[in-house]
Amino acid sequence: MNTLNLADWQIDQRWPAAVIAGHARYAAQGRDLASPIDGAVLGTLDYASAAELSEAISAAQAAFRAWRTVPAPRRGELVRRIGELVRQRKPALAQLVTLETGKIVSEAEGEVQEWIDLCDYAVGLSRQLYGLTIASERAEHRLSEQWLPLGAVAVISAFNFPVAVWAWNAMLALVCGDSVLWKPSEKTPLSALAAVRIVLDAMVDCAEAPPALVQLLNGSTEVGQQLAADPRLPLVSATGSVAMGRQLAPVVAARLGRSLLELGGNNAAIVGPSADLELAVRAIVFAAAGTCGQRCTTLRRLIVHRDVIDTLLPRLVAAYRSLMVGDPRNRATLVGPLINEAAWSAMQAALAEAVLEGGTLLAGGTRVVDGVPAGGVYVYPALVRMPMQGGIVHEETFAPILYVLVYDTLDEAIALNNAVEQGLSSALFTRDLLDAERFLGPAGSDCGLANINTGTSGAEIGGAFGGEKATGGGRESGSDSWRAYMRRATQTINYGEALPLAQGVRFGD
Ligand code: UN1
Repeated sequence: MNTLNLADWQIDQRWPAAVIAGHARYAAQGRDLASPIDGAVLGTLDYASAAELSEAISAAQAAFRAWRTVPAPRRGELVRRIGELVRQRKPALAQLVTLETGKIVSEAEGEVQEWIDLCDYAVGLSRQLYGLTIASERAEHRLSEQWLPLGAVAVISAFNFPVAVWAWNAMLALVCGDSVLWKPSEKTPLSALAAVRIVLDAMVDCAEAPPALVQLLNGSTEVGQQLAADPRLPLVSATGSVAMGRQLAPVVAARLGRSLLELGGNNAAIVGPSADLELAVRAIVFAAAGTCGQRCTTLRRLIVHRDVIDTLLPRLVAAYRSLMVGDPRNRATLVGPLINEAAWSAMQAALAEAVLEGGTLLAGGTRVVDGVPAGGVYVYPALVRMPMQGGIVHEETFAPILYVLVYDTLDEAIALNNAVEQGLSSALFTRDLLDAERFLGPAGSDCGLANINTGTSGAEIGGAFGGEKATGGGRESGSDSWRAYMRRATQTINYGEALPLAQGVRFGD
């Protein structure tokens, strides 16, 4: 049984299908939701109906019309208040995240911290939503661009970051003047309900915020597909698998809407001959085994220089063998459970395929039975040496499997890094400046995230987050990602008495 006091969140055991204009809606039928920690049923989740979804979109449009005219710095005040409340409730929210995702407490706290950091960032941004002024070719003309609120924005988030990835989108959308419709993963509705609770509580202190500014719709892929198809939503931001993106993007494109996609990764790290191996081992283990291999930034491929592979691998095997796998609520645990049995089946199938393709299991890959809560799916993270990069190594299996490959030249290693369809995150461990710059340069890593001497996961919020190729091309979180949530209007003002035409065109004079 969980010891969590859901009353803290004003959430009972029956969870609403939707939160529309600040009010919870319940459906006739619910589905039980179990914690990945021990299989204990946490509560019953309802799914939103198509009619509720449509109603929520209309309400979101009305909320947008009111919110867009509130000055951005005042919109930022709501986000500041949200940030204050998240700070106060960080341990309690992290506890919910652990309960639903099975991630260890420190990582759950880190995830909530991402939301707090994003709030701080968005508050500053609310005074920085700037456009350019461009020199006009015409006398007494001013040419400039203004960034304006976009509309009601749909956010579809995944189970592995039930709070942070939504917050990357929602906190920016709010300061940009948009309303937000959120479809969380059906595996993590509780963190989503708690997050919306915090937003609604913050709105009490913000008279200008309309009640339908942030709404929640629970459901499975049908809800996502409906959001994708609805022309009232100018932007659909979705995080999930490449397969999900392939289904969703054409639906949004067919109505000429915009999608912002953060899809799968098949991230690699290269270990060069000059690498600090001690540091590399620590970084590799966190990136590959942390979050039980269930981050989109998880390290899945390790490409090691032939001169150091025989030194690195025994250290890595030893580090894998010492990993504490177990109940994520125990502070000593480093690896919690997989999300469900299906993830374990996928892991087993991938490992069997790897062995068929000539792979050798160096560590892990089996189920933990002793000393872990019954009813959860606990595994030892797997380390597999592969003869070459082919078949299964090209696939993102959402489980802790690290494939090890060997290389001789940096060009070869970079080619291996880039040979997969995804392009999210990448890393090179080296003390060679030339190699580092080559990896980061135009003929280097083709990923959206490229790191030197740190792992593929655990990005800070200040940078733009996302990847190329099948990862979907979207950028969220920091840098200028905010632009995706606004529309750009190029504006020309003639403050003279004449009407000169651009490009010197003469028309009747
Ligand atoms: C994800 O797994 O979808 O860089 C996001 C990281 C985290 C975010 C991961 N800050 O690993």
